[in-house]
Amino acid sequence: MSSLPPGQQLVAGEKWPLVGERTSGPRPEIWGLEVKGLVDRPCRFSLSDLKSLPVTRRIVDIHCVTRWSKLGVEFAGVSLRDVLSEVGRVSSARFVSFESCSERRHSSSLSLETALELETLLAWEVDGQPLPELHGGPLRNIVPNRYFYKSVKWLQGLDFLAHDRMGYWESDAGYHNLADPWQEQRYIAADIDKRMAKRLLETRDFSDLDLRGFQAGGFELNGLVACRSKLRDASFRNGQLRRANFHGANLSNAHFENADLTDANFSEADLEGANFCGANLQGCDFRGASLFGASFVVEDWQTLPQTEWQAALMSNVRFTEEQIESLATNQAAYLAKTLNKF
Ligand SMILES: Nc1nc2c(c(=O)[nH]1)N[C@H]1C(S)=C(S)[C@@H](COP(=O)(O)O)O[C@H]1N2
Ligand SMILES: [Mo]
Repeated sequence: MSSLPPGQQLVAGEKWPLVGERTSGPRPEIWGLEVKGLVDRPCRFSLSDLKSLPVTRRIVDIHCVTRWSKLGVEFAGVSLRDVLSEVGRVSSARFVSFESCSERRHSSSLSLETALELETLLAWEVDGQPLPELHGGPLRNIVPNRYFYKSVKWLQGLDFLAHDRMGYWESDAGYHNLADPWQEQRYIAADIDKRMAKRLLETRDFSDLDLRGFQAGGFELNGLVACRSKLRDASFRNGQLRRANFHGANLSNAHFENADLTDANFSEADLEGANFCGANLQGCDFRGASLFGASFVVEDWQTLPQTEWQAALMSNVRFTEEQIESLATNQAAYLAKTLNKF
């Protein structure tokens, strides 16, 4: 039976959100998978070479670090184990890097033991259909039981390594290198010392800074300027943030529970997985913000008496249809109900 790891929400219906890069960038004329590094016989597989190996089908639950999950997706492809036995494992190989042909040379890595134990798949088919290009076709690796950033779209290389080579999300964006959703291994916090924290709270200027995981809950920060700031996983719980400007900031999984956000600006911000339960959102600007997996009310609000979930303070907030559709069903229902009252 499938179940949900802590802090995850189901996507509505058949939806499969797009996360990260949206296109493969310029693709090589003839697509192939380059297998290199610590193997006996480095080589290049065409898609039909791969398809001539034993086909593995697996039903996988997708868990994105930005808190959405999609359960029971069937992938077909070849197992990493079978590809590795084709090329011959060298005993010094301890890591595998999955490399994409995308523009930013996206990659992600795992210890080889983990990758094999989790039965990593190189998949070309999803739910009986060819894997769409948008979701990484013709080939992506699928790592069950890890956050989905370990599953690289437009896979074109496997590099077997003696030492880990961390990928884009893990080395540049602070994602946790282990990525186990059952242990909530989501992010590594940035290094902010006490003096810096104090100065930031005094100047109220966070613009363009890397402040992942910053604990700024409970402070009076009215008029804060945090344009383009990296505030993933940061906390502003119970804070006063009237007129705060978060334009273009990365606030995925940030905490705003019970904060006063009157007239705050979230335009163009990344708010995936952000939590606004109990916050005052009157006059907030959410134009162009990405709201996948964001929450505005406790998960099970429909089963609670109204006094416990109460209508949010949301006058003059505008959400586009598309933004509301990107939310989990129970969150979308709440906004529909709340916004209609005004
Ligand atoms: N090449 C490439 N692969 C990638 C990414 C990316 O930006 N580029 N993003 C990762 C992240 S963070 C997630 S959650 C999943 C999203 O896959 P999807 O867009 O098919 O849902 O792809 C992963 N693989
Ligand atoms: Mo992700």
